[in-house]
Amino acid sequence: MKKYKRAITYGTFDLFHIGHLRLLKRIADLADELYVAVSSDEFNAIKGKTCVIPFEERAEIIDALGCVTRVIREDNWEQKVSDVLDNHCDLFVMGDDWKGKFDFLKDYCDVIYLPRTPGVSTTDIKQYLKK
Ligand code: C2G
Repeated sequence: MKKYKRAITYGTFDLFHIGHLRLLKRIADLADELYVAVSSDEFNAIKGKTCVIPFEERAEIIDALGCVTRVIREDNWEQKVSDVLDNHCDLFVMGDDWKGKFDFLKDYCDVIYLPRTPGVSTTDIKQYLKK
């Protein structure tokens, strides 16, 4: 038994890299189950992000990870409260670039921001590939 029963986290996970993996593994160490909401291509357009990898493939990669229990779709900014309640999550985790942004969820579950993995980002990978 871990401290939490079911954690949830959100992300685009484009060009999946070690920073994404380390975050998911650290969350999985805190909870018996880990649900991951992967941003749809349409939502990424709202976030102002253009993805290299389409949603279906990004979701399939995340779903294949041993530390991930279930993948759900993230279509908007407003779904987090209902996702936490509908999926009976007792923990919400994001990397600390989001620190404080989702504290409203503290009314429904614990909220933790974990340090990002330094030195890697999808943006850096895209820049490197452009060279
Ligand atoms: N991350 C990390 N270390 C990195 C890069 C990313 O820990 N070097 C974490 C981010 O902090 C985030 C997760 O990996 O918690 C996914 O990052 P992105 O795919 O960039 O997701 P983002 O665009 O931040 O989407 O509603 C919330 C949004 O969907 C979050």
